[in-house]
Amino acid sequence: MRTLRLLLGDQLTRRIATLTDLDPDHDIVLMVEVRAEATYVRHHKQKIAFLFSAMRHFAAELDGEGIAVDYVRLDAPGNTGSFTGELERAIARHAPDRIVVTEPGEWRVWEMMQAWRDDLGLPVEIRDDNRFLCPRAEFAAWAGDRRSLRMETFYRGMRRRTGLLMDGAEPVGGRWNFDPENRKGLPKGHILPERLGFPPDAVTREVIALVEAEFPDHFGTTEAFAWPVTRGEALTAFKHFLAVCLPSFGDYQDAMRSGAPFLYHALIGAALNAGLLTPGEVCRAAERAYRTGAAPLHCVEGFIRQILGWREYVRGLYWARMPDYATSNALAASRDLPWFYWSGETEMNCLSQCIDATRTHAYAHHIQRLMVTGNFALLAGIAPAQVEEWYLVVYADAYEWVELPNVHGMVLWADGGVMGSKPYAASGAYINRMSDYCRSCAYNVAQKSGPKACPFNYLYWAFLIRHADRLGDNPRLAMPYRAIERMDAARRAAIVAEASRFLDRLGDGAPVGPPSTEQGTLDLAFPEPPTARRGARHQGDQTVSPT
Ligand code: FAD
Ligand code: DLZ
Ligand code: SF4
Repeated sequence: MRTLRLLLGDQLTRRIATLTDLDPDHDIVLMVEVRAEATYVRHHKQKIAFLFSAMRHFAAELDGEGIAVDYVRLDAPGNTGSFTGELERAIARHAPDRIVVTEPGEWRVWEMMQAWRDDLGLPVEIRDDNRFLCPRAEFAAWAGDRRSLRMETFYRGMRRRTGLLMDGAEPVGGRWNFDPENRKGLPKGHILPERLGFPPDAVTREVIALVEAEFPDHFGTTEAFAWPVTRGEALTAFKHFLAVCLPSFGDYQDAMRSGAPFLYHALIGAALNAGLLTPGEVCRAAERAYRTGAAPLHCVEGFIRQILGWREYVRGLYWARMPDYATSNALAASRDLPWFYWSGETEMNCLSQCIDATRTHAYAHHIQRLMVTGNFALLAGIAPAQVEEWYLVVYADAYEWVELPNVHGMVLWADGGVMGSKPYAASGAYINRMSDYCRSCAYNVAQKSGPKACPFNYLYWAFLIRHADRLGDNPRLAMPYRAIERMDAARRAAIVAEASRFLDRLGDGAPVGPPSTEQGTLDLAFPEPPTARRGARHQGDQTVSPT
């Protein structure tokens, strides 16, 4: 029997279900570079280059093992530009008896695969993605038809199931979650470690040239490309992270600093999501670092929680709740995405720092995504679909299974609380506490109103006022709503008016900065948002407002 095994660009591991029973004497592995996948959203140039280079390297490795690989390049004559078209052409070339493929990471491709069963005229076997630690069916059974699904409960179950950081039935160190130890700001003068980058080799240089020629108007630049594009490189980078960064990862997980996009983060999202690394192996390696005394528990637990907890949880949630999940809009957000998300042209320094890094590296770390670009989109009431598209475009690690729950649920609260019990809304005080951005900003984080006031300040209160009907009785927002109750009606109206004036200026596509003429300088002493805990981070049902 001859099997045609279609390997998608984010399934680059020898252990993927598609390849487990491969018969090298008869089978063919099909890999295709197709325009439709590069353009269904206009991915960052580095994401396309990373994936094409990783695909070409992986194909060469399979070939080196004596496996027959049919690799279709983007510029190959006759390339139809789609998975379906290339499957049809490959069927004509190889006359296989059946097709084997592993389930994809996006609903839209899942639907395509269902159609192949009807349309291709031969058996199509779609296998479970065996890279994840929680199979889709198990998550669905856990989720049932519950309306809200909390990460922390799921995470504890995964710790028990995998035995990671467990002493028998108890969590190592007597606690499940060391989140309170994961929120330090970076001390002034703190010297960050050098990160390991991988300058483009000949294969990457060739695909970068292809991407620049074929997708010139896509977001982002390729000059700083430094992603690992093989499993060997990804392992080298990860070992460097374990030795140099993991021991401080937990402390500074939520910190931000101008000109320092990476801090102590692992930079493994792109490699993990494409299959160059597996979640099980990175969690076990981190656990070993703790058990051998190479890294402290709060750092190792903080790291494992992101992968065993958040990553598995968002993937489970995506498949359990799609396709309806993407359509909700609990806060009726409808404003257009401001142009500066693409151009970086804004005088809000926090946003311009995060967007510039994103354009240069196809990367921003979690707190930048959540509490800067995400927080602004939430407070400004940007339409979820537009924010989701932006996040899917701009990061090298972006795939809908992981991007959508993070944006739709965690950032925008568009799911009305399926994922988080309250929105992560925060004023400028949070950004000031966790970064040095405010020191070089055209706005003043200490000012609550007036042309120089930090827009996050009045947008935060205007957001809460706007959504009082929906959020006012949320016990976790009791503090800020009490502060709003104490304001008189004129003050509330002034906040709303100031926020509206600012948001209306976003619509004209102009770079956003403090207006040059004095306007609306009501010196209203808005209250400081209540500071609950320093630099709170998302933590499932334990969240505290990072105001
Ligand atoms: P580290 O901070 O070093 O964390 C290690 C790993 O933990 C990450 O590589 C990732 O695999 C996992 N992880 C951490 N947080 C999350 C999370 N919330 N959800 C899932 N996995 C997590 N991650 C993606 O992989 N793709 C996305 O498209 C994506 N979009 C996001 C959008 C928003 C609005 C937010 C708030 C987060 C998003 N994340 C996404 C999660 C997280 O920001 C990235 O995984 C992380 O920044 C990648 O960099 P790193 O490898 O240095 O991560
Ligand atoms: C993201 C992406 C891009 C840009 N190009 C390709 C491609 O040419 N061929 C391919 O097999 N996969 C590509 N991918 C990854 C797919 O979009 C991904 O497999 C689906 O989104 C399902 O997760
Ligand atoms: Fe951002 Fe406000 Fe700080 Fe400027 S003052 S960097 S806009 S939080």
